[in-house]
Amino acid sequence: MTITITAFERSPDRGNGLARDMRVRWALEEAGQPYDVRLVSFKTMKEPAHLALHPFGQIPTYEEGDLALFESGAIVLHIAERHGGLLPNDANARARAIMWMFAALNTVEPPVFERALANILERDEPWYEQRLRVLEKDIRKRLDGLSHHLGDADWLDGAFSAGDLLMVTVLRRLQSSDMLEEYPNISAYVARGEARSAYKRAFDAQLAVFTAASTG
Ligand code: GTB
Repeated sequence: MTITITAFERSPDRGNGLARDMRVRWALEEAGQPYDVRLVSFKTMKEPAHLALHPFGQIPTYEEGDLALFESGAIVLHIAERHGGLLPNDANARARAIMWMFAALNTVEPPVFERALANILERDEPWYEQRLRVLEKDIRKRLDGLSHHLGDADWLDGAFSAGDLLMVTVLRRLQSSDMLEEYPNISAYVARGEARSAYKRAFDAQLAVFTAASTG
């Protein structure tokens, strides 16, 4: 059955793979599943056809036969449950991998996302510097915990899993700051994720969309 996902027609991240279709593309590449991409504009995302797939008018979405999903975490979990390579077979290890998926999206991503948003929307506000300091303190609390847990391990819990995939995509959002450099083991962890061949294929695919939109 053909899998179709949606992604930005012209991503504001300029091909840096920071939009949330990247994690879905990466999961599909890890699972060895071919997929089609329907590119959508900001306008198209708010029109009835897309809203029928995604009530909040966003990307990414996922369609496979009569199944339609939104929410990148739910999509990655679906891919991981249906195909090998992203979740361990052992029940306890599997539960822990899913726990790390939630940790990435519920505990680490919120302050990271808030900081990115403040950089875009609040840079000219008088409170910007103060807000940034508060957000960066929150992020460091998460990075401290993550760094302590990771130690010198390659991945969060044994073999690479969907938990690592989501965590790496979240942490990449900090690469434009100096914060990751304060945590050499986390920087090395992100680099390990980015070195995976499935990651590279996903990254190149989304970059090709941006390049084509810029030159076409
Ligand atoms: N919780 C949802 C999920 O995980 O799927 C959130 C989906 C979401 O935020 N989608 C964004 C979107 O469609 C794109 S990824 N926004 C359009 C809208 O809401 O109208 C967020 C994003 C956007 C841009 C960058 N960037 O430029 O770096 C990074 C991430």
